[in-house]
Amino acid sequence: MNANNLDILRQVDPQIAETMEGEIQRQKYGLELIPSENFASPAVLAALGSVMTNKYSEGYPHKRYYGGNVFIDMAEDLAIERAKKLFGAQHVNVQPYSGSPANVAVYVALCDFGNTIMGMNLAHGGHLTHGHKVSFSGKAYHAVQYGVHPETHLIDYDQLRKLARQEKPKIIVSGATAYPREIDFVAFHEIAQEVGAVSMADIAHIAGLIVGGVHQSPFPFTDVVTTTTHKTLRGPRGAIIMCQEQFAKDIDRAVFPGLQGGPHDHVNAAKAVAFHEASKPEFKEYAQQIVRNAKALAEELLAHDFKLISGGTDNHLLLVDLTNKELTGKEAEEALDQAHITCNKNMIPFDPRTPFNPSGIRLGTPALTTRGMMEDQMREVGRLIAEVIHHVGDESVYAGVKGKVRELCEAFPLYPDL
Ligand code: DSN
Repeated sequence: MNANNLDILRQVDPQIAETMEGEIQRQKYGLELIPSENFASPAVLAALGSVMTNKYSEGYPHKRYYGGNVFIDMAEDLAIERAKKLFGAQHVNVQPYSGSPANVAVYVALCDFGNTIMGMNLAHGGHLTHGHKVSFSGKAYHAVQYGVHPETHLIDYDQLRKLARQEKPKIIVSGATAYPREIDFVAFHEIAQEVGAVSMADIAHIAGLIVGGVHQSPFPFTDVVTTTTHKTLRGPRGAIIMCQEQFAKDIDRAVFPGLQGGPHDHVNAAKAVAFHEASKPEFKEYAQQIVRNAKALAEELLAHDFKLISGGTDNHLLLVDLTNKELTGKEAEEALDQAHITCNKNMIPFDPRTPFNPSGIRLGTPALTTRGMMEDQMREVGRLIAEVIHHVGDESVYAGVKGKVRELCEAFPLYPDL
């Protein structure tokens, strides 16, 4: 999207243009701390808003059910080859619409309904599609869940091994959405091998960190790896599945024709652009800075008497335990929102509260790092968060912080053409 696109929209559909203008202002002049969000590059946005959206191309490159796919094939081939190289994967399917369908495709490919799968408890930092009872993954399969240790809040690999031996799952899923520490993919793979399970890593949150060499990689040993493309990887919304060659046919069949219809070719072109961008040396520096920034934010919050789950962070996110403060996660999210600081309320491990009004908030640095912010700015962000949380309900404090947020955002401009 660019200023021209916006002009066209204003003429054709002023109502939608207005929502978009509002969203542009919100993104430009607010501090985005949701760890799963990021700002895609103008090149990624250009591919997304392109004529590639017009095409139908059921099937895979050079084996389609529709004519006219010569350029779509070229784009999808590029996306596949770039992803293979970026991650060191044997086989890549770039068609999954998003992370949840990608995970479902793996289960459909490799399990029968009713088989046992094992994943991390959502309340301990996992994901709905890792076997939660309200999700397809927990309804269609017999899902068993591992979690973190009650004291250290680190994944309890002993419990995991014991549970795996006892339950003999078909698939063991590693990966998380609210786990601030490094995941030991070697341990996961070894446990899976011990019990004859397929090892599956959902690296959606940390894919960019893996590319940047600041998180252990699940390659080349993990059997199947899924990731979204829009989080630390900074591409378009979407996902890919990577796997060892032996699983390729089943995975491809599960995605199409098993679960999906025509691939979103504009998104797949944008994925190719993102993989190209992520292959550059600047991206490695970006990924390293995300982690340095998260550590700086953690230090500042600890200095302001905040409790962090596991005591800190190794990656891009922090899980703040608000039980020593006078407000819940929901209230904190709402208060920070008023000061134009965006985060999300989140369950903490062994949370006595409910998902809609939990005891924590989740913060992350990928988006602010994209703006060019460094450790000094993270410390300032930490101070601003503390100011709001420690003066909850005080409108004048919110207004003061909002002004400082604006100054910070103006010093690190986003999408200057918009
Ligand atoms: N919604 C994503 C997140 O925020 O972590 C996970 O799918």
